[in-house]
Amino acid sequence: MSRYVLYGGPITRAIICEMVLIRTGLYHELREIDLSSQEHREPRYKTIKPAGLVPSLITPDGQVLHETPAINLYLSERHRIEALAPAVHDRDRGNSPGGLCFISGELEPAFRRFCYPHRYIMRPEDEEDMRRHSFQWIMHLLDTVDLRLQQGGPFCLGNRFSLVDLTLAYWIGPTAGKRELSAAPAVIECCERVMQMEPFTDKFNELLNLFGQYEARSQGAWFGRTAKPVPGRSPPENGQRCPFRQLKGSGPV
Ligand SMILES: N[C@@H](CCC(=O)N[C@@H](CS)C(=O)NCC(=O)O)C(=O)O
Repeated sequence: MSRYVLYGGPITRAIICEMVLIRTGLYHELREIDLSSQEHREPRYKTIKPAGLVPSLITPDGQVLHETPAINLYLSERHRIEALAPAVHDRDRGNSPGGLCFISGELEPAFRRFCYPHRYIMRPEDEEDMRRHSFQWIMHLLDTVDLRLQQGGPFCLGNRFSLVDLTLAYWIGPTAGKRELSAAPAVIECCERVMQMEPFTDKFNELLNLFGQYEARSQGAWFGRTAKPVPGRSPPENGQRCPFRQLKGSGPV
């Protein structure tokens, strides 16, 4: 095999790896795994990735790589795309993996609980609460990112765009227009900048379209159902700081 093969699905985080592959300019093949028909849980895919999650990347020499940020760092470093990941000797190198770890270690688990609340509860009646608390926690985390961006943006590494922003834009970009997100204006600005950057714009438009279809099908289940204000608090007005900052570590994590 003389090319990269990426296993992914259209609205999954595999799209970040695809964007990185596009940015490297390397020839690659995309093999779509249909999550809606549970193809990721079939033995055929599990022989490639036993965890049954996407993405996974097969390198030209046949190695199977897992975990989105690791795949993206590998591709950027292996092919020396310093516009995505600062090189080892670069002073920005320190915060680059740090930002990726924050997204995958903090933000993503909150999104996971938000998207799949039933996996984390003992009683079905707790599902809505789990979603609502996870949403609050997402906003709390975004607030810390927002403060950092306001102090030293417009990107997560200052003036320099990187994989960290690309990853953040995947998670937040499709919902950037939602009223709830107006509490994190610097995050939105960062994501919108990234979504307009070449060569990523086409993929982000694809993602926005799919996301719009998904939202229409689920009647706004994404943010709509959770947009209810927390009792005793008002939803943020445009430009206001995030009210969930008061949570101070008392989240569902
Ligand atoms: N930590 C993994 C997580 C992979 C992951 O959760 N992928 C989602 C799609 S975005 C998935 O396969 N979900 C299927 C499921 O949870 O059943 C990574 O970053 O690659």
